[in-house]
Amino acid sequence: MPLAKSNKARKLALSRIGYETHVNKVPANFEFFPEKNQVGHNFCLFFPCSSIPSLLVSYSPFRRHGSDRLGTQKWFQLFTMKTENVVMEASDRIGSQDWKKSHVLLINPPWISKEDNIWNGIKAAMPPLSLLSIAAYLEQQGVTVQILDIHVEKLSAHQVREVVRRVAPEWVGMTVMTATSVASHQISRIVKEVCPDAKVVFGGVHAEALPLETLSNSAVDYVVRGDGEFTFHKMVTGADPTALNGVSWRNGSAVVNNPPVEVNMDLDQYPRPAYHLVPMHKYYPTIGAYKKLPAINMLMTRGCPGKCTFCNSANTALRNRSADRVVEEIEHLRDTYGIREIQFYDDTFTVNRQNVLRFCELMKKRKVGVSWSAFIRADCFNEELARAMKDAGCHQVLIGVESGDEQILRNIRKPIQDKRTKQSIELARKAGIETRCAFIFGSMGDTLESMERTLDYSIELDSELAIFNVSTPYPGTQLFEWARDNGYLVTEEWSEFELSTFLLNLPTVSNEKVMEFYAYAHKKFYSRPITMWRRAKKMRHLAQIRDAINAFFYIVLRHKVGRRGEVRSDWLGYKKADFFDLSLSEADKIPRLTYELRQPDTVDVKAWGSDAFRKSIETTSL
Ligand code: B12
Ligand code: SF4
Repeated sequence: MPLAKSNKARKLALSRIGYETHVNKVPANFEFFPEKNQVGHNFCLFFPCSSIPSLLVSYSPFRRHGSDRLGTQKWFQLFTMKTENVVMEASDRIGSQDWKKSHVLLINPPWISKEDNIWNGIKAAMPPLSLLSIAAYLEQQGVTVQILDIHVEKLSAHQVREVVRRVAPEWVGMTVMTATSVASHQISRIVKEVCPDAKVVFGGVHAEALPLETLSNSAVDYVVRGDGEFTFHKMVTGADPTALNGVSWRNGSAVVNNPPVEVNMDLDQYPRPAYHLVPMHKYYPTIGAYKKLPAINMLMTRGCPGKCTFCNSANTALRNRSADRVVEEIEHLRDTYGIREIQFYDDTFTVNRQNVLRFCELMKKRKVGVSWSAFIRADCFNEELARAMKDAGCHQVLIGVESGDEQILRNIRKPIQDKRTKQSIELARKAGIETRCAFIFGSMGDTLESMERTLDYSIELDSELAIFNVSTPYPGTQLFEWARDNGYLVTEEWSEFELSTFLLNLPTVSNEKVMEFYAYAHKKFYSRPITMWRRAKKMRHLAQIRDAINAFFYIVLRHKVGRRGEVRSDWLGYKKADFFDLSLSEADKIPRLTYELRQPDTVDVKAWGSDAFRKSIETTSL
C-alpha cells in the first residue's frame, strides 16, 4: 500500500478499504495486516517498525459487537506473534476476503435505507442464507464459488468493480429483494462492464415475481424462480439454461418463462449453509432481538401455510429440516465461530410442533448452551411448546399481531382471535420467554380509529417490545395486486420500497396520517417508563447499551447521531429507468403471486403443520 503523506490521509486510505482506525496516529512507516482469528474477529495492528509487534493495537470494545472482546490468551498470542508471518499489503484486500479467480461469484446487494428511514443508522446485517445455501451445494458438487456481501462489507461501486475484476467469474448470481433490486441492476451493469462474457443470474422473491421487468435490463441474462440450489448448479455446470425448469430467459424480444421447478420437499438434501464464505465477524443482529453475542441467523423450515395478504411467504410450500441436522449446525457454528445465539428466521418456527419439540429435546440433552429466538404465530403456540422452548434456550419470540382491529385482521387474512393472541403472550411470559410483537399501520381498510386501536392494543398486550411497520405492497403479494388493480399504489419505483415509506393512497386514511401515526406510535410505546425499565434490566453488554442509546435517538427522538459511511452514497439515486433498456413482451405468462409460483400441486396444504395451525387455516376465510 503506498504510504500517504498525512496522518489523516493514511486513516482515510484505510477507511476506504473498509477498516476503521481507533488510534489517533497511524505511523508514516506502518505496515498493516488484518488478522482473522478462530472466532472471526477482525482488527488491525499497526507496527511502527516491522520487527516489533507491539505498541498500537487498533481495537475498541465498542467497535462492532461483543465478539470483538478478546480473551487473555488471544492478547498473549498477539504480542508474541512474529510479524513476518502475518504482515501483508493492505491493498490486497477488499472487505474481509482475499479475492481469487473462481467460476461463480454470488453477490448480496446492499440495502441502502434512506436518510429519513427510521431504521437508518441502526446497524443490523445477517448472512444471506439463500446464497449460503446455493454456495454450499455448489461447493459440495465441486464448483468453485465465492460470496461477496456488499451490504455487510459496506463496499463502494468502485470496490465491487475491483472484486469482480479479480474473481473474473463466468457466472454471477444475485439474490434480489424489492428493497435491493435497483442496486442489483446497477451491480449487473458493473459485472458486464468488467467481465462482458460473464452470465448474470437473478433469483429471490422480487426477481421471480417480475421476470419480464427484470430481464428488461440487458445486463441480466436469466432469472431463476423458486429454490436455486439445483437449477443454478445445472446452469453453471454446462446445462442449457433455456431448457431448465424454473428459468426465465430472453428469446429475441420475448421473455420465455419455463415451467416451474419442482419444489424440493426434503431440505436435508441441501448441505449446511456455507457460512465460511462470508465475513462472520461482521454480522450484527437487530436491536432488541438478541441476548448474547455473537449471534447469527438460521432456518429450520422454509415456507408458510398462512395466507396473509401482505406477505410473500403466504401459502408457500412448508418444508422442514430435521431437528438433528439443525442442532448439529448450531454446534458447528458455536465451535467454529464462537456463536452464542441463533436467530431463527423461519416464517413461522412453531408450525411443525413435533419437529420443534424434537429440536428442543436435543438442544437440552446435548447441552448446546446457545440461546435463541424465533418468529411464531399466536395460533401456533401452546404451553407444551413454551416450556420446551424455554428449557432449550429460547429467550424471545416474535409474534406478528399486525392489528388490534378484528375487521382489519380479516381483511389481511390473518384472523387470529384476540384471546388467542393474549393467551400466547401469557404462556410465553409464564415460561420466561420475552415477547416482541409486530404491528402494521395502513393495512387494507385501516382508518385513523383502527390504527389507534392497534396502538392501544400494542400497549394492552404488554409485550416487552413492539415493532411498528407501514403496510408495504411487495410484488408477488396479494396486497400488491389489490393496490395496483385499485389504483392505490403510489409508485412502482422500487427504491422507495424500504418499509418506512408508506406507498399506498388508501381511501380510508391519508398517506400523511399513516406516516405521522407511524412515528407517533414508536414515540408513545418506547417513551413509556415501563418499556425503558424492562430494557434497562436486560442490559448485559456494552453493545446493548450502545444500541439502546442509538434507538432512543433514532426511533423515539428521531434525531440522527453519527453519520452514514460516504461510500454508501454510490448506491443511491438510481431509478428503474436507468437500467431497463429493452422493450420486451412475455411469451408465456407465469402466475403473479409468490404462492402460486411456489406451490407444488402434489402437496396437500391441510396435511401440514400442527393440529392447532391446521384448524386455524381451515377457519380462515380467504
Ligand atoms: C431473513 C430475512 C430477512 C433478513 C435478511 C438477512 C439475510 N441477509 O438473509 C433481514 C431481517 C435483514 C430482512 C430484512 C428485510 N426483509 Co426480509 N426476509 C427474510 C426471510 C424471513 C428469510 C429469507 C431467507 O433467508 N430465506 C431462505 C432462503 C433459503 O430462501 P430464499 O431467500 O427464498 O432463497 C431461495 C430462492 O429464492 C432462490 N434464490 C434466492 N436468491 C437467489 C439468487 C440466485 C442467483 C439464484 C439462482 C437463486 C436464488 O434460491 C434460494 C435457495 O433455494 C424472508 C421470508 C422468506 N421466507 O424468504 C423475508 C423477506 C425476504 N424479507 C422481506 C422484506 C420485506 C424485508 C425488508 C424490506 C423488511 C424490513 N425490515 O425493512 C428488509 C429488506 C432487506 C433487504 N436487504 O432488502 C420480504 C421480501 C419482499 C420483497 N418482495 O422484497 C420477505 C419475502 C418477507 C415476506 N414474507 O414478505 N429479511
Ligand atoms: S403467518 Fe407470517 S409468514 Fe406466514 S403468511 Fe402470514 S405473515 Fe407471512
